[in-house]
Amino acid sequence: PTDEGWWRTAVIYQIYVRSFADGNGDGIGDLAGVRSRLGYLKSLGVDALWFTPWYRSPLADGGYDVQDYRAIDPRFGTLEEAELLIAEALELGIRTIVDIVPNHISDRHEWFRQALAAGPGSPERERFWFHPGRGADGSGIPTNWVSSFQGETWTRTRNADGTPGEWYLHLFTPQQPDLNWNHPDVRREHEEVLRFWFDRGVAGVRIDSAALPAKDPALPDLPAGSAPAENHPHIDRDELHDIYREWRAVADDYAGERVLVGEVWLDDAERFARYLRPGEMHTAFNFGFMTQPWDAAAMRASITRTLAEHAPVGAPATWVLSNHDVTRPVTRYGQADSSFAFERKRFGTATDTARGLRRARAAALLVAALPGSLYVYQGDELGLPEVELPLDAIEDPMHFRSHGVDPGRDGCRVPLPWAGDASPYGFGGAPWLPQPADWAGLTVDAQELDPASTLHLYRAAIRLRREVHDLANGELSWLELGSDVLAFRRGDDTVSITNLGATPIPLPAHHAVLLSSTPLDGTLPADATAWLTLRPARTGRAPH
Ligand code: ISL
Ligand code: CA
Repeated sequence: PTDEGWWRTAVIYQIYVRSFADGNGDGIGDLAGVRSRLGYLKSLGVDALWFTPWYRSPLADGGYDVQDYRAIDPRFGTLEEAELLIAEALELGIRTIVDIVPNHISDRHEWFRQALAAGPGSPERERFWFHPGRGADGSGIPTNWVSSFQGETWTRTRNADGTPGEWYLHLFTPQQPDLNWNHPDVRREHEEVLRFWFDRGVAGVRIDSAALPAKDPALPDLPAGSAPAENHPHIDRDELHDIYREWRAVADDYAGERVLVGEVWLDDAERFARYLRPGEMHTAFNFGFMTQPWDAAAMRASITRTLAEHAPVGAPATWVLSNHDVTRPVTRYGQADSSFAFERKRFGTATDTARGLRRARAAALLVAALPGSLYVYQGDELGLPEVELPLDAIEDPMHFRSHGVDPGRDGCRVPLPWAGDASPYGFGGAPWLPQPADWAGLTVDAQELDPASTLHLYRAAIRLRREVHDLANGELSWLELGSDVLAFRRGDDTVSITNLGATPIPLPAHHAVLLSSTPLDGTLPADATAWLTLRPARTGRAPH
């Protein structure tokens, strides 16, 4: 594929390798499994695959603890297989995006092992944030920064003689020491890693925790109760933009528009947009929509804000309903309390899965009709719910860091059901996370046979997004059809209407249905989206 600006409207499918398909029967998803399912991905119609980290890793954080960027984890396959996969996908017109994690590496990475061995004051330690503790005996934690995984951000090392030594910084788990981006080795190494993967044909990189890598070298404490702000010691620091401009230059060295996709969690719209300025990242995940409750006004405000913040920098918006870190949409939208914290698995709260599925299908059509690129997390096209796992099955460190109160993120990482009536549902060997007993109706094979399935809905939506000129290119304008209705026109004739109210609403007088999330009988039921073609106003248009 050679289309210029392909990433502006692309549908990008996120593969959590460990849970997609298991080729060798050990219960762990792998590259052989992905290669065997490329036909499925082609038929789904996606433009690109984003692979969560597939590098050699102890998997202390599902691979976001990279031990070696130039090797595939042996549980997933080999570098040769990755090269084959990239090439085979490309032959089907599907590009590959890999995950880069600049904020930290694994504590098993050779750099960190060297740093521990070399001891305090060594140049090896300067690639990280080693620091003496506070107080005469150095037992005081160097800063009061709080980890995203709800714990302390520093761990104390031991000296060669066994005595307590320096501390090192980790914004995530202790197995993920933060890198020092003031160090030239760190910058050079990442540019080489980018080239390593671009040389192997990948079309882009997803940049993990992209607003975190730069740190204030003075390591100041956070004032009590402070939110991210200018000059925050470790969030959204200005130095980051130099790094991403360098990365953009590397990407631009290659033909075929290699893209940078940032995971930038920032509430401030203006500061978010700075990452998307010309010469920096191509796109960044928009998490705003994902965090909205099932409410027309809230969703519309979020969409409007997203489009407005992207317009000045000329970057396309992105639309994300879920990923490997958040509760599956079917479960989220099925909760009675629409003000749920979207990222937390609040088991025990009542979830109406049937309603959740209706809303998740409606939401999928809604975002697929918006201008920009679209991310689909594996299994959402099957309408999978979040899985309430037995606590002893959970591996996600987020679960352990909060002492088991938070079930963590593994409930959305359960291996996919492909076929059959019982686990492993065609996944491969006994899955590394247990699958529910009632997934037979959700398998790919079962859904292929049912024209009303969520799989068929996703496939049709992705095809129409590409084929219908208005959906691909049309300007968006809002339609006012009532306070519980979210409706907009794309281009001249194409309309998307979502009914977020409790009762059916009439459809516009003259229309043909392109696609709907539920069967229609002349009205649009609650919790449904319809795509319509309106009879065009034929004023001034040349006959054809
Ligand atoms: O997971 C989260 C909330 O449920 C977020 O706070 C998450 O930590 C943040 O979005 C950064 O996530 C990324 O980097 C993490 C990794 O654990 C996540 O899987 C990844 O998406 C550390 O590398
Ligand atoms: Ca396997």
